[in-house]
Amino acid sequence: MFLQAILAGQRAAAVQVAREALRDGTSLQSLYLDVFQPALYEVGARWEANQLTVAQEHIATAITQFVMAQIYEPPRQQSTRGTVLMTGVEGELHNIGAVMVGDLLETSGWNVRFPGTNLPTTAILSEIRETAPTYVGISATMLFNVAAARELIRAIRRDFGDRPRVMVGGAAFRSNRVRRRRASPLGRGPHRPAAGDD
Ligand code: B12
Repeated sequence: MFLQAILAGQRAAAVQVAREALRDGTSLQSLYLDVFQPALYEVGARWEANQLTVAQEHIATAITQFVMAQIYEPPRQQSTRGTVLMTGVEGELHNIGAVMVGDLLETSGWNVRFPGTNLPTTAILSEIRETAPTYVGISATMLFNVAAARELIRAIRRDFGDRPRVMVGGAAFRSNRVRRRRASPLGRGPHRPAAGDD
């Protein structure tokens, strides 16, 4: 239903599907992960198979972002658990996954700051200096951004030691090449991407 709506370019119908699901008791997390995410993956697969034009893909994506903004209600109470800076490296244009993670963390009591995924390292470092987050979340979809993510983690460690903690996520880290590297005898921690995976 949601997929049909975004593929047909029907914004109102997509909002309605999402609102009705929430009204029927579907959680925000389930809506994000079980409805929107698979729909976007399907859009990507069809686009890759030339079954969708670039414009159709862009419209489906824009509608999903619109729906997310329509239904998401930031919690009113003050966060108690700490601050998470969600971001990515310069050149990473995929940001919906990072928004989802940020929204879900925010509804779990974290104060989330999200300047976008496409951010220069210097801007990220100065944001960390200003706001002293507990975690920095780095989102990467494109494999060619993994090496830059690794450099970013190095820069964070160089300037701030082992706080903030760093978490990484996104499709780039699910790729077989990155997983193989992570399992290598170099013994990299689960939140540390390996170099040269681009
Ligand atoms: C929308 C989209 C775009 C939009 C992005 C708009 C936006 N504002 O985000 C635009 C048009 C900009 C775009 C551009 C490109 N795209 Co694109 N895009 C997509 C598409 C269709 C959906 C992405 C998405 O939102 N997915 C849904 C989210 C919810 O999933 P997610 O990102 O995986 O996030 C989840 C987890 O990974 C995780 N997560 C994510 N981040 C983080 C961070 C942390 C800290 C944690 C803990 C977890 C976490 O949590 C999220 C929720 O579960 C995908 C298809 C796909 N399979 O994803 C292609 C896709 C990713 N794109 C692809 C490509 C090739 C490109 C381009 C190179 C196309 C081009 N020729 O220009 C460019 C590259 C741009 C760049 N430099 O980054 C390919 C990548 C193939 C590959 N592996 O290399 C895909 C897979 C399409 C395909 N099937 O071929 N794209």
